[in-house]
Amino acid sequence: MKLTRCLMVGLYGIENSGVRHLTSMLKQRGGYRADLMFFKDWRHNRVEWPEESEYALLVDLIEREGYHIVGLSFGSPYYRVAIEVTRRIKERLGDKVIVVWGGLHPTLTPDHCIDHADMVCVGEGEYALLELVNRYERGEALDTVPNLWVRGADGEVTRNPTSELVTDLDDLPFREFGGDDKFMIDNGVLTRGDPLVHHREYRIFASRGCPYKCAYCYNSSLRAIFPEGKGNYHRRRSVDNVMAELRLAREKMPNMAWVKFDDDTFVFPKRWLREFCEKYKAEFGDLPFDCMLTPDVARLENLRMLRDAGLRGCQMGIEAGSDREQKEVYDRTSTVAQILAFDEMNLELGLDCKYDVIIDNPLAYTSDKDALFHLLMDLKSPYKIYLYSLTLYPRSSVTEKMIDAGYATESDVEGFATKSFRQFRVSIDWQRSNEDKFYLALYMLVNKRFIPREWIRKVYRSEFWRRHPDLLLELAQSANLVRMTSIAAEMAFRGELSLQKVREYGNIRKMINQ
Ligand code: B12
Repeated sequence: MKLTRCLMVGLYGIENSGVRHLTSMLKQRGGYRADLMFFKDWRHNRVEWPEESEYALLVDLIEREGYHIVGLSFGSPYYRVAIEVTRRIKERLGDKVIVVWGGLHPTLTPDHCIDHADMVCVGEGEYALLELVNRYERGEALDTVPNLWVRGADGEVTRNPTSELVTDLDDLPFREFGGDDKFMIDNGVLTRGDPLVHHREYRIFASRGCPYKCAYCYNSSLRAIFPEGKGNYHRRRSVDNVMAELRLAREKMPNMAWVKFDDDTFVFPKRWLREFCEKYKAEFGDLPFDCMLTPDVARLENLRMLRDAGLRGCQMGIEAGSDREQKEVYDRTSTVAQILAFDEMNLELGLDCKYDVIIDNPLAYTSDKDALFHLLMDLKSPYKIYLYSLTLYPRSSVTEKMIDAGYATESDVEGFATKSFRQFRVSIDWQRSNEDKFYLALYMLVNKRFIPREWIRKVYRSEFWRRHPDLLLELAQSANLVRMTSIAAEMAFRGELSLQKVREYGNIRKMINQ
């Protein structure tokens, strides 16, 4: 066994795949001891700052186990928590430990992050981190590793160039699950063991990147960091590689009941799709799967093939109800007509469809909010609706638009701001204008098929309800609670409702709408 010991720490998320990829690479390709720590768990709209005792548990473990390199992995909302964690590690252990930051936020804002970490990884970390640990093991200089920004003892920063994106995704070792080299700190307690191993849902990527650059999404920002010429941004694994991972996962995850493909959009060449459907059906036909789609790639022929192979549900971005808002605010290429066309297809397909919709957009006109109401009323096939509150992430083009339009300042951007702690998927306890409350209540009511549509139209036309949106919102929330209870019952009946999901989403006031 090599001498260098590493600990990868994921902040607020036991489903953090990034850190699992890194420890697999260090262990399987490097032969290093590489442990995993999940520091705090994510609760929807109820994210709490760590307790002092929890910071101490982490630093105690690092000191006790003698890790040489500690990696922190986080998204933008957790930037300030990362600063607090790193400060406490360095205060107690100084240069005995190298702290490397990575993940989406450090990739988007290395200039902010290098003030607090010894090193910052820009982009994919598998090869960069392995190179860093190999050099450390050999006692070589560490300041010229590609993808890494390195702050020298004199405070000088070396900004190494970002290397190509991982071109051959099949070359990456599979993420590891289980084993006693995994820890979690939450609720003031340190536990040993993999918190995810009993999960019923298996999340997997069959590709990395996305062909689109929607203004609110990280892809629009990463594409700017990885322009063409730095390897293709949108890359795919081979079908056999995906099947091999699912085979291994089934061995490691005894409760695995369904699969969720996290690819930002499940778009593949026809030949790949045909091979995938044949092999998935043959070996994993008993494991239903979900994927993400965009209206403009929805082809009935492909969807029929996927459904026959086991596709049960899809998550599709609508985001806005007018082509104006789609295009001008969100730089999206899909249209209302394409959404209605998919809805027609789904009358035959019967997929458990969840539409993503963004509200709380200061650049939306009343006519856009109106258009969304009418679109949702016009949809014929049953659907769920995932409502998101527009959140400004660093370097995304919607953030620049909001700042240029004077609706936001740098301090409103996640990282400095922590809106995500309290509002990600919409909950009715968030402050909104009366107009936004009125439309929110309507959006929550439209897909509840036990509510007469004629009554919803009357509400829409009534001045009384426009003037009393809080009352309407409470009514809509009650209808939503009925719906959520039936969804939870269905999941429990199918053996898919895990304690983790109840912990993450089970709060009445913070209840998500579906
Ligand atoms: C799975 C997922 C979740 C899961 C689990 C997330 C988690 N981290 O635990 C759940 C459902 C819990 C979740 C929740 C949230 N999510 Co989410 N989630 C995703 C999703 C779909 C996949 C993430 C992933 O697995 N990527 C694949 C891995 C391989 O990539 P990676 O994590 O970037 O890691 C690579 C590099 O970044 C780097 N790296 C990463 N960490 C480190 C560390 C070191 C030391 C080094 C050297 C390198 C390194 O190397 C890794 C391998 O190449 C992404 C969208 C996407 N497609 O990426 C959104 C996404 C990450 N989520 C997002 C958001 C906003 C959230 C929430 C904040 C929502 C909320 N308001 O509550 C929460 C926060 C939870 C959290 N802890 O981060 C945003 C983040 C935007 C931003 N700028 O931060 C994304 C990008 C969605 C989007 N389209 O905007 N999410």
